[in-house]
Amino acid sequence: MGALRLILGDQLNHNISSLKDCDRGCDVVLMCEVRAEATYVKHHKKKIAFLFSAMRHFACELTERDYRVDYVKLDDKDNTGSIKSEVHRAIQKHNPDRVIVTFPGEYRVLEDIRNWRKAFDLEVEVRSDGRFLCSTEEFSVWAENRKQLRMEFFYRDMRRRHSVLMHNGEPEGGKWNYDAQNRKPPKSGLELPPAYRAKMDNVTREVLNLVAERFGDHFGDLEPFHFAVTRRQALYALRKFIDERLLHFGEYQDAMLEGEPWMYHSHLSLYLNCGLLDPREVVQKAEQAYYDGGAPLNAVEGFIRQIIGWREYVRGIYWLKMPQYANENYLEAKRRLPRLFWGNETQMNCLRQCIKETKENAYAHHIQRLMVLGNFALLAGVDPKQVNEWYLVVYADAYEWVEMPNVTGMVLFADGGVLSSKPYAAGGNYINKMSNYCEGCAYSASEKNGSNACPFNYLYWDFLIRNKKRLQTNPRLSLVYASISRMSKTKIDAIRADAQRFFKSLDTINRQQS
Ligand code: FAD
Ligand code: DLZ
Ligand code: SF4
Repeated sequence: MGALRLILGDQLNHNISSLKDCDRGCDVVLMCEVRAEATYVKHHKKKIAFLFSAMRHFACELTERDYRVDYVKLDDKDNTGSIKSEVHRAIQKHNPDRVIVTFPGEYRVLEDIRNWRKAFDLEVEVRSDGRFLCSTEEFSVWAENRKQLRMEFFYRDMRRRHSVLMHNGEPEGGKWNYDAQNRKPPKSGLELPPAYRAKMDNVTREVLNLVAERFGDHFGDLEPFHFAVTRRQALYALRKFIDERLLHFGEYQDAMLEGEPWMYHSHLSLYLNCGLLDPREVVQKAEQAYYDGGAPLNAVEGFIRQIIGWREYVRGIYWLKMPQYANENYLEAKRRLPRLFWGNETQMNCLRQCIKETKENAYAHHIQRLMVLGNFALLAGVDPKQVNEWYLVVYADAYEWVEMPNVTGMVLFADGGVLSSKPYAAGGNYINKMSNYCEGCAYSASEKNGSNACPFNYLYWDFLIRNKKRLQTNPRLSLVYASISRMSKTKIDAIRADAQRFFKSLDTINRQQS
């Protein structure tokens, strides 16, 4: 036999490097649903169902295109439960002369693959992942000798290098960034287009039953299930975003409304990350919408920045900084993850809403992840490992290469400033301005201290006071530390007392509920 070509669950793309030069008559393509990947962290039920269904559909497409596919279902009686042991079994079954796999999305998987040559006494070829516009090698070159690895400069290079939204060598419209026109608070009466709901077929139905039976104790709601699970459906979701949502994407990028999880976001990350969509085609469609007059520059530039800027940049940071990045804890945060993250009752309406939607949809948009959930974890000083695990579990788009830099770097400042120049800490004012959550909250966003005050208000100052040693020399925090130095002792004591009271009750609830 020829080669054994392994396709991992997040590599569902016909142009994936592991399929290049495949001899369809001779090589075997291996895909396997394995318990180890679904449980090394206990992924959200909807995330597992999404991936298994997308894997099964992709395997059918490969078979239709005359590939020889060995697809192992989770409940196949011989399934050994891990990728490595399934590769071993396939080697025994097919007797290949080598194994070919595309570079994985997580360091632990790469480590595993690096041992296979020795373990199986067989050549193992790891090919780079061509789905990204910037290879890990190119990112290392970009990062070399730079004092600061700021996204904005990486993004400008990407725009130039890939000629995206450029005009005669200059950025379209004369500016690189149009955020001054973006990020409006939500206004009442927004007429949001309905979210795309893909039709469910028998393959997905069977997977839902399997997940309900085998992973019933995992977090999250399995149904209703509306994700796209094929490339054709994902392309339709892309088209609907470009036609219906992109227009207002920039304006309302940071806005949050109770009961409106989808807002004007694209909801494409899960398809991009598992291979059903390619970032180049998404960027090209958005750019075209601008040139056709279908969407304004502030929206299109803002959207494209997320994809060729942030998405590529966080992947570069992950592979540049692993494995030590996984242990970063610059602020020495130690608190256990509060149980409210798993849906236990809280009086804080913003947290309640974002966690409820996360549980229902395996989705929350960026500002919910960053400024509500992440901000709370930062201010409460939650252990980065536990916060990382939570984000990896609950979102359908989460793989370590993208999740970890966002959590460790952007949200928790646990890398000491590799990714962000300062922590994104904020009081209740920000959430009150950008959402309507505070209207339905037991706390008052305008009160600064006391049992009725929004906890974010005193936790914000308490966080800065607590971490003064580490943060006060940060030039971007000089104004806030100047205002702390002007605070009376009575004011500081009130802040600290409120925070202590809050943490005591949080820890007590945690103990009672564990
Ligand atoms: P849109 O708002 O429509 O944005 C368009 C696309 O840009 C997204 O689909 C995504 O591919 C990309 N993008 C936007 N922001 C980022 C970013 N900061 N990093 C990488 N790509 C970005 N994104 C993931 O794909 N997987 C994760 O596990 C993940 N974890 C996150 C954890 C935290 C704490 C934070 C603050 C952000 C995280 N993000 C993650 C980034 C971002 O929140 C999601 O990509 C976005 O919410 C997905 O929804 P969307 O497709 O509607 O995005
Ligand atoms: C996330 C995931 C899950 C839940 N299940 C599988 C699986 O059964 N088989 C598989 O090949 N991949 C799965 N994955 C994706 C892998 O965990 C993924 O390849 C790594 O997280 C690296 O990005
Ligand atoms: Fe959240 Fe504070 Fe507003 Fe309540 S008052 S919803 S806790 S920001």
